[in-house]
Amino acid sequence: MTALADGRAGELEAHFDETIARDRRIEPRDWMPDHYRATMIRQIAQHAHSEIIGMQPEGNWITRAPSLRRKAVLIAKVQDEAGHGMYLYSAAETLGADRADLTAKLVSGRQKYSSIFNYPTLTYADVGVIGWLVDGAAICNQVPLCRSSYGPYARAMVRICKEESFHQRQGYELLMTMMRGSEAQRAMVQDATNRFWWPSLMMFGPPDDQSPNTAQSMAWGIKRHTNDELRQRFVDMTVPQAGKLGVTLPDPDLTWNSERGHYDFGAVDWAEFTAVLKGNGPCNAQRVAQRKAAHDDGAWVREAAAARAAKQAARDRAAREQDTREQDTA
Ligand code: FAQ
Repeated sequence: MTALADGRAGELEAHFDETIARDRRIEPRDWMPDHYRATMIRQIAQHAHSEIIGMQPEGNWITRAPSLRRKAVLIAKVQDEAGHGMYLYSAAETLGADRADLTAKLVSGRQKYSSIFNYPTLTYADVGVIGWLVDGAAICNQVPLCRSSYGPYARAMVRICKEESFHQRQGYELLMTMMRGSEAQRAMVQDATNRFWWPSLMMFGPPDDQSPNTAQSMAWGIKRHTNDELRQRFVDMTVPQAGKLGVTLPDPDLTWNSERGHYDFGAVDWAEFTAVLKGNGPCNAQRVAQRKAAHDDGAWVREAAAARAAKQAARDRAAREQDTREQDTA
């Protein structure tokens, strides 16, 4: 903006403000304030990293899935998460971010990924509970992001949400099957629910009065609801599902409040959330180490792809030069 004459800069800013006020999309070539760009890169990168790191807890169970059908379903789900990561890294690239740089920031702890993926998956019921609660929370959070003000992010979110809905139903179906099974299977589902309930509520981020980014992100139409609003929506949606499933949510304070028209729920342990964000959750070190190892192991693939692209470009250049020579001599 500094390179532009003041009048032109003001015009661009006014156009940006008007686009937001009219609830239209900001597109990659549009002028945008530096802080808007940085906020979008931060949120999209964190989201992309979450999808990619999120492959690990469930990927852990692919070799031990209880049947061929469950194995095929789980492979497809984990592969979908990789696809989501790819769309999101592409959306971040439209803002000028460099994918290699984003990965470097992830593995060095300079960029975050969702707290939820720092918890271990101890039994196969965890696969079902991740689908039900984690994908359920992701949908609650992400459906409004389909109307986010940044075009490429909003459009990526449409497909992602469709796939997440499918994932959520797959998890619920798995849990329904286990609940119809043996006493031991029902106990596994209850245990997984106990372990994932509170971390799922943390996925929505800190309470509104401790969320440094919400006010500005709402003003810019990046976020459409606050963290607490979406957390409440998730609780209201999930309690009846738990009832149908036959599990108890591990919160003695969970009660219907007819005045508010919502469920009241107990206090989230924000000290645990902060500890996980600081890298001290049960699996932080393992998740990042595994991501770094996969990235390092894949170096030869990236080098081979770059070498092939360079050869192809040289061949295309030579063919164009040959065409020009032939036209010149014709
Ligand atoms: N974990 O001021 P706010 C999935 C950070 S995808 C870690 O409230 P904001 C699919 C936040 O970045 C799950 N960090 O921030 C799947 C900020 O960091 P800063 C991921 C968190 O951005 C399913 C600081 O705390 N989804 O599950 C978390 O306005 C199954 C202050 O917070 C998305 O990323 C957290 N839970 O609101 C995959 C959705 N919460 O600035 C595999 C898009 C907050 O200090 C298997 N993102 N932080 O560096 C969003 O909607 C928002 O970024 C929020 C946070 C709501 C997450």
